[in-house]
Amino acid sequence: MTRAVLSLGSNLGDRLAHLRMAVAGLRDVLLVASGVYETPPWGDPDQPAYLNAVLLVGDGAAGPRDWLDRARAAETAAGRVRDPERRFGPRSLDVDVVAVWTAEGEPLVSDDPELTLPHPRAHLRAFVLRPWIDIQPYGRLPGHGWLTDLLTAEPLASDVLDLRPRPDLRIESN
Ligand code: PH2
Ligand code: MG
Ligand code: MG
Repeated sequence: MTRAVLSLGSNLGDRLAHLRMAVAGLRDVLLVASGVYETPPWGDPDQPAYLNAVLLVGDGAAGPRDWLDRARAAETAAGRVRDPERRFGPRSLDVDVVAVWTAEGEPLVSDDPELTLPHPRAHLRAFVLRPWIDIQPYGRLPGHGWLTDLLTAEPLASDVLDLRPRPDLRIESN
């Protein structure tokens, strides 16, 4: 049994439909979904605004690699095409494995370049931590501490002001 926090992002095509597609593809393992946020592009400013959200998922049998496979399957289903020249460029759907915990709640650590855990840039990204705090107000990012501390200190305290909650957009069907 593991639990994982997955980050969803889309800034191409029907962004909400892409996030919903990811939720539909993960329905069997979905524990809770955050709200949707409209966020300015991070890392590579020359691209459209994103819609971002975060999911908490859990499964009796899944290991970290299974979460990566599920994330990639969701991206492929949403028509994701990878541009090797633009690492932080636009995408129809990005599903990132942010962190994984054992059944006992122990965070898993990995320096596998394909699946580094926790995600090596999560602590720099308000668009990951702000939606996450919706669903786990007392959550901690392994290796970095409380979400509340990260989001109230610089640089994220400034970035979080640029995120726009979109309560009019829902990714869960119920
Ligand atoms: N994803 C990126 C690069 N930049 N910016 C925002 N706001 N949201 C994202 O999901 C995002 C990004 C690469 O994964
Ligand atoms: Mg990403
Ligand atoms: Mg990714």
